[in-house]
Formats: sequence, C-alpha cells, structure tokens
Amino acid sequence: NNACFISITGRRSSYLMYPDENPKEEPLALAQRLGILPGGQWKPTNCQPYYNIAVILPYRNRWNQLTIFMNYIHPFLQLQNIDYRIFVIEQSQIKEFNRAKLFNIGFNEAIKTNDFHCFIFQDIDLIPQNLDNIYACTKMPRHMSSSVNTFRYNLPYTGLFGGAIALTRQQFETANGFSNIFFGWGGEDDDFYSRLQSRGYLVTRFGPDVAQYYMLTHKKEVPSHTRFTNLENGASRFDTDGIKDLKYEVLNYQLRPLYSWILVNI
Ligand code: BGN
Repeated sequence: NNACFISITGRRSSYLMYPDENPKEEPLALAQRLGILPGGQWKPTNCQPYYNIAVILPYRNRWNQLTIFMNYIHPFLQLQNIDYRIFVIEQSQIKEFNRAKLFNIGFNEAIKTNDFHCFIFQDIDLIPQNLDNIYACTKMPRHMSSSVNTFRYNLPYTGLFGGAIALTRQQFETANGFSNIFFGWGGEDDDFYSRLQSRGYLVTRFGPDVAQYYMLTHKKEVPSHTRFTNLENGASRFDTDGIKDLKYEVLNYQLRPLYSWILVNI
C-alpha cells in the first residue's frame, strides 16, 4: 500500500546526465546486479509503483548504440521507480527501415503479454538527461524529446512529435497507431501528430530544462522521397492504415537479459 515516491521537482534540472559511451559490463552481469528479469522487466519491490509501462524500441544494425542505451536506461528507469518492460523490435529484410510500423508491432506484441497502461515509443540513439523526465503517461499524448542537443536544445518546430513520445494505450488505439506505409527516413512522426490532432488530442511537453536528450552520434540518414506524398494524402488513411490492418511475421522472439527481442518480417 505504500506508493512509490516519485520526484518531479525540477530541482535536478541544472544537472545533465550523460551515458557511458563505452560500457564494459556484460548484459547478464548487469541484469543480475540490477535485478532485471529475463526479457528486460523490472519493478520496484519495496513500494507500489504508480506506472506500468512498455518501452518500444525499433531497431536494425545499431549494436553499439543499443548497448549504450541499455546500460543507461535501466538504472534511469529504476531511479524513477517505474514498473517497466523493454521491447526491441528488429526489422529483418533488406528493405528500407519502417520505424512507424515497428512501433505498431511493438505495441501489438506488448499488449499480448501484459495489460500495459502506458507506452513509450522512442529511438535508441536518444538518451534522456534529466531524471525528472518521468517515463510515464499523462492525460495528453506527450512529446518527451523536445530539447535535443543536436538541435542545440531547441524545438525545431511546434508540430515535431518524433524522437521519444509517451501515450496511454487508449490514446494510441484512438489514433489507430502509426501509418504502416512510411518506408525510409522522415514524415511518419508528422503523420502521427496529424492523426492525434484529427482525433481531437492536444499534445503536451515538459519544460525544455526537463525534456533534454543527448543524441548518440551516427551518420545522417538520407530522407525518403515518398515522405511528402505519404504525408499529403495521410488523412485518407487514418482509419484504415494502422494497428487495425497490421500484418507482419515474427521470425524470432527471445527473452534476452536486458530486453525482449522480436525479429520481424514486415
Ligand atoms: C522533419 C521530418 C521528421 C523528423 C524531423 C526532425 C519530414 C516530412 C517532410 C516535411 N519530417 O523534417 O520526420 O522527425 O524533421 O528530424 O521529413
């Protein structure tokens, strides 16, 4: 009955955390030290957690970043006293990356395992730097990464809804999830923002001092050519193209020490 203490005070806001970009600890050793269950699950045992979340991470061919991210995010979530499980959804074939569809798949697989209340959809190259940026959902869909170092900690445009976002199951289902047709870089997050707007949702953000993220370096992606047309006629597909018509094949599913790994053919 003793609810977990959660600090959202802003007091730490002047203190920016950074990841260890060269972590040495083996996954199994880390999982044992932090009490993480197979599949990347953990919850506080000495108090009753407020939040039960699934973290959904689309993935392909970024092993080094995944290692850095895992080493950082587990202690981070544990300090926030969150009941969580981490899912890595890996796209198999040599086709352009489809971040949005991998999010839909992650959502669909996660709800089969547990009655998650809240979903964090995020990129593995984004490291939350402030512990007050709580990994939980609010009344409105929340854009969590509004203040990223590569944008000099500024929001590039008001409708940006990429990077890291938090939505309740109900919010995500009302939007019919993401569009499945965005292959390659760009636009899928803008389309998702339009979906939320079309359903009457306003989105929220924490202050820029709390919403700070550090982006791990990588080559800049080449934007896709189809993103403009997909965006333009997006509204015609809000009801039909999403989690309702989601089709994919699970090729492999493993409970790894730090996360649940699902390899999919999309
Ligand atoms: C935008 C991209 C987003 C991306 C942000 C931040 C598009 C659609 C055509 C205008 N949108 O330009 O997907 O998250 O930049 O990098 O490319």
